[in-house]
Amino acid sequence: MSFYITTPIYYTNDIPHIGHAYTTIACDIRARYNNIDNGEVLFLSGTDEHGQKVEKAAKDANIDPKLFVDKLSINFEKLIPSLGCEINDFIRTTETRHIKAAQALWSKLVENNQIYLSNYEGWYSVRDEAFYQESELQKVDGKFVTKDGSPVEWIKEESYFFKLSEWQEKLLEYYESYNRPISPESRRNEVISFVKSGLKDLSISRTTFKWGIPVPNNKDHVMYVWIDALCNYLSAIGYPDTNSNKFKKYWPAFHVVGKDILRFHAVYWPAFLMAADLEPPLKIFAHGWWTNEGQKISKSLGNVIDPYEIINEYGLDQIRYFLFREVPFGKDGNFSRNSISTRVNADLSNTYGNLIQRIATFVVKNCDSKITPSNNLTDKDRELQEIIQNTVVNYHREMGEMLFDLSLKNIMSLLNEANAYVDSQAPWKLKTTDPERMKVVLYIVLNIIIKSSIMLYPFIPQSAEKALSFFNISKDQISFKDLELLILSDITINNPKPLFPRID
Ligand code: ME8
Repeated sequence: MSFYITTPIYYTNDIPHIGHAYTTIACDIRARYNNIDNGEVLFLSGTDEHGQKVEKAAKDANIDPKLFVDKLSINFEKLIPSLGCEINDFIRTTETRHIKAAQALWSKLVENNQIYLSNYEGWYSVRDEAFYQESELQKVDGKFVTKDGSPVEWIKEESYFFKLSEWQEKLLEYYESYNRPISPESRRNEVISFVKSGLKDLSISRTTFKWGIPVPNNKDHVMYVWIDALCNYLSAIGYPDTNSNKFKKYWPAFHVVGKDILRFHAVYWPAFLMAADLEPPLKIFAHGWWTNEGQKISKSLGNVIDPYEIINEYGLDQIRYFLFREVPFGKDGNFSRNSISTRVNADLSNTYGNLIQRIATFVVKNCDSKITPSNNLTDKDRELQEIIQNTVVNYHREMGEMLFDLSLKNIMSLLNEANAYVDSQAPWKLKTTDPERMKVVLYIVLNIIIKSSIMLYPFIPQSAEKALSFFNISKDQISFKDLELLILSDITINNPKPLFPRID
């Protein structure tokens, strides 16, 4: 089945940090999972290049905004392969295909009588690119700021408004619809209570600066950066051509976002879409935020985490594994160097890497690099097989629900079972006492190793690919069909190389 997954598009006002890396890797994990046995995945990322915040950053750098965003967008595009992520398209909001789509969406909303001209007066945060009610603000040192400490300014200007207030009931129906589109549950409840508390019409254009997409038929206005930005998900599949194969195949999309931008995606976006006669998103999943050694990450505290730096220090798959094993996806987490080494050493080096190393080396040395299937199983073997099958069934459910930490935890318990089984069966003793039984034991352990590597592939693609290559399984042979029952063919083994050196 076709599957369309998107990251948020990143503001080109600064360089990429761990937050950007986190969302992108999460989408990559899900895209790779959906891609196994099915090539119809569209994975989109990109950059959000308009608005006051970006304009201000360009001004501060004394560079023309277009030159400025050209330069900064490259940093985000280049980061993606360095994270081990394979996207299918990268969209920039300054591209013609996007500008056309955003203006077409606007015109459709006008045609459907969803937009009117009036005046906006109220609080605006340039840092968040968001309008705030006074009740959402607090006073610090005599000045209003948002709950997260973003400064706000009072703005008063002519503005187009979107009739958001008319969409309350339809939105509430959408949240209850067949697939319960907002996750996790706690965030879904926040969205529902926000919408139930009543929606005001939304200001969707600005007149006091120029760095934005012109509103059709009124050159004094540029679009509010969020209507512009959200539209990227449609531009990439060729909106307004909703009859194209691509559009029909991929819409609606699965959006992964940070908790701070859930309201834009779960309230404004489905309302815009429904108002333009389009289907609302398939799913919107909001993840939590990382702190650094217990502290909020911020430029002013000087504790921003550079993704390149930590990947260089610990290794790419080590970081990918840590980020998604350490913290349930959807919850906040703390980034600590101690926890990285503890986690990586325990799980990847000791449990997974060592098992592969000792079993594969043993088979190469003692079995002529080859193990042939056997059905001569003991009760203990059958018990272990049942554990494998349960892990596989749970894995598919967990991956579907983005319960990444749980799937990793369960794969590691399966590998721990395999380690304990090797210790109790002692194939090195069976070598002389019962060579036939030794082969059965090795065969079962190899099955666990291969299946775990397939299940780990979306998380640690480079290492899992390397591990599977020891068993002569190439990347394009990776298939979930091999997770069913025992792999009933000969397993030929190449001399393994260590996958995860211990971190000191
Ligand atoms: O919000 N931990 O872009 P952005 C985890 N352009 N995630 C974090 C984080 C942290 N400490 N800090 C930031 C925008 N993020 C808009 C999106 S989409 C149509 C427009 C995440 O560059 C944050 O939650 O400010 C968000 O999902 C992402 O980084 C991009 O933030």
